[in-house]
Amino acid sequence: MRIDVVTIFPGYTEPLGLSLVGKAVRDGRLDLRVHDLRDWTEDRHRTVDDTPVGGGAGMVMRPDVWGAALDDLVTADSHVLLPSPAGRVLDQSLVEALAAEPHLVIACGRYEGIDARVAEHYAQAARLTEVSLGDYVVNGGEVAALAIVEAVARLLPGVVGNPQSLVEESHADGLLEYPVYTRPPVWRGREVPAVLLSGHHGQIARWRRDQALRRTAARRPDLLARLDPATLDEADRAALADLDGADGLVDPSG
Ligand code: JF5
Repeated sequence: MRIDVVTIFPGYTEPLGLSLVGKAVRDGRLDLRVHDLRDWTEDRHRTVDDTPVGGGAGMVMRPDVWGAALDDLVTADSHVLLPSPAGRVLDQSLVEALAAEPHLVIACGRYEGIDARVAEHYAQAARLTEVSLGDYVVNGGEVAALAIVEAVARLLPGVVGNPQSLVEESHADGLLEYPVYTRPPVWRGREVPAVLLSGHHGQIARWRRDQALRRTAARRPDLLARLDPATLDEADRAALADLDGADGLVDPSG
């Protein structure tokens, strides 16, 4: 898969050279190209922004500079991603869809954002999705680009060494992960749950599933509400019914 990132801060993407994503690039599984938006400016000062029409605070990124950059990078295969607090909130189902694309172009805005005509134009001339990392504001799209590239790259074949890790992880089945433990069996007086030391693989699997259900109900009831009922078996339904009044159910909103 190919991913182009366009930013005025190419150095922001340096962590992508580390760890599993860096290895995916070196192994040729991910063709990652980072571009400096200023390479598409024409003036001596390499200007990418201008004052907002109609007035107001801050600066807006110029459509002509973004248009020149995206015209050079976007092809018939491309899916343009525009990080924005007004976008679709990134979740694992969107990440999975993006990992199936041959080419992503991530356009990192700064200042008060990119002139709105750029998103309009590429939504029409190509495929474009505005993507949010969540309901908070950062100073530019680069943090979102890092999150998107890492979340997508780890789904590419061969990037995560043990494919079972992808199956068992948080959100893979719409539930939060069960708690995990390693040695020692007692740490500061806290014991590893006895069932995990029992050697009964069936009981361990059931306990983990119950923990995942409990944790999701306690911490992310919104996820539980969106669960496909077909993914729940009889034992799951019994576990959930048992949760009414169970301890550990804390409303995260206080
Ligand atoms: C951004 C112009 C993008 O702040 C964000 C963001 C929040 N959730 N997801 C993304 O994007 C940064 C700032 C200014 C475009």
